[in-house]
Amino acid sequence: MSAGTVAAVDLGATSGRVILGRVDGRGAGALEIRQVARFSNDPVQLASGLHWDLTGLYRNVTAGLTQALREAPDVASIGVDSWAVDYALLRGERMLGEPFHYRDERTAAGVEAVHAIAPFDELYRRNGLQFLPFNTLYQLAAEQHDASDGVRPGWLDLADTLLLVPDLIGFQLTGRRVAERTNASTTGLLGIESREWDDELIERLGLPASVFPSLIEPGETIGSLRPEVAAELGPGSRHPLSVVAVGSHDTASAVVAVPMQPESAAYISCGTWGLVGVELEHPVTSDAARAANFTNEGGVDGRVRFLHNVMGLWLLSESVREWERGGETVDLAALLAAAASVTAPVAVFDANDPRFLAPGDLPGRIAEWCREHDEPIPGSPAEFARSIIESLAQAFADAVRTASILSGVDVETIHIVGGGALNELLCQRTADRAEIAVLAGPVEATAIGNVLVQARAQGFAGSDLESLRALVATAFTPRRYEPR
Ligand code: LRH
Repeated sequence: MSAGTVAAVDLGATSGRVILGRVDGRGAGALEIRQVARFSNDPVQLASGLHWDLTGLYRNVTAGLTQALREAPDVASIGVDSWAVDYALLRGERMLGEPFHYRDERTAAGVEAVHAIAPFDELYRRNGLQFLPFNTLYQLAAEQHDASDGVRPGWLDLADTLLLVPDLIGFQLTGRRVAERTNASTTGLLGIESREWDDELIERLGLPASVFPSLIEPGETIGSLRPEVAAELGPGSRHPLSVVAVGSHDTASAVVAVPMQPESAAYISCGTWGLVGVELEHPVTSDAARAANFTNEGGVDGRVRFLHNVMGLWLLSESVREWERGGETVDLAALLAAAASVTAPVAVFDANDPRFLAPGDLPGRIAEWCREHDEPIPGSPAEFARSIIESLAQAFADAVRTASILSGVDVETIHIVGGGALNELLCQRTADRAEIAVLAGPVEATAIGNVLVQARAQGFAGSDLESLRALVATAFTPRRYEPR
């Protein structure tokens, strides 16, 4: 084993970053990360719908990588992860329009169309995925439905390739078209047992099988930088610098970096979403798991991420955006401090209610929920924030309990990783409501998981997930919250 540096590109729904990670697998081992670039990810509302600005993101990625290579010319490889389910269609080198945002409302027609052909219980047996109206297969059905619509005609017939977001960035960097397996598992089109494209389902849904690229595993090399990209990234980017597949679904990378004992721990990867679950060796697709809407997503090394999507810090960030749209200036730290001091009883609303999915007036929708359920309506931003945190903590505690019952994992510890690990009130209230100790951190779990899978591929780290997690445990001391 040796030591070296890799660059991780981590694209979240609200911001992206480029991080350098140095891993030394010798002796007791060491892991250090350093952020070299951070940029916002701002969706764009166009007449055709809500889109991502992938072109702008790509520009920020290359600028960040240029900076990374300036600071560390010896970078051994690059890895890219992002949020799941969203895709670009390509014909040749050309991207057919900016990808749709999963929060765009176009998918309702797609859900109906898919379920008319393959009812949800059959889908669950085939792909093991919880129902989320934006899973890729529903978006593709909406794309077909939209083909007859003059406003946003579907482009599936024109496309020769479909690439999920990290695979798209990988393609732009290397010219190679692949589908990394952990993220492909979120499309709904990957067989739960085979982990291969479900050709029969693809055909029944009338989708063109030829657009789905070959699947690859985290740790495999995608390809070398295109010479013109290497030139753009500057003298540090000796050619051929390779792009390595990581757990390209951000949640898969985050779970790699949870310093847990999977036999007795649950995790909450808490950012825009709160992904709450356990890591398993085999999927659970029982009727009870389907009824609880638990997902079996593909993890690194064939592990299963058995989890439930809880709405997450989106509830808070979109509320803040709404107040700011109304002309208020919101200081998040001050808001959270005020929320912690709220003594009036606040409503615990259903954080999983689908009405909270689309962008817009979230405080108004929370108030509407409270009115419908005869619960106190928050009267100030601090009360809204407290109500959101209590509701998230309750949804997290419920999901941990359900994950434990459905999987048989006896949960003794809950790990919270991601930005939510910084939210002391949320961590404490999750511990209280679950009656289980919470270990918070690392905050940058996703980027760390990305770094570790690359480091392993380069021979800088041990071969199993346990040794990668041991590096995390040595480098980052979690903060412990006892239930009160
Ligand atoms: C978190 C995440 C989550 C998906 C959602 C679309 O960033 O990838 O795992 O369900 O975004």
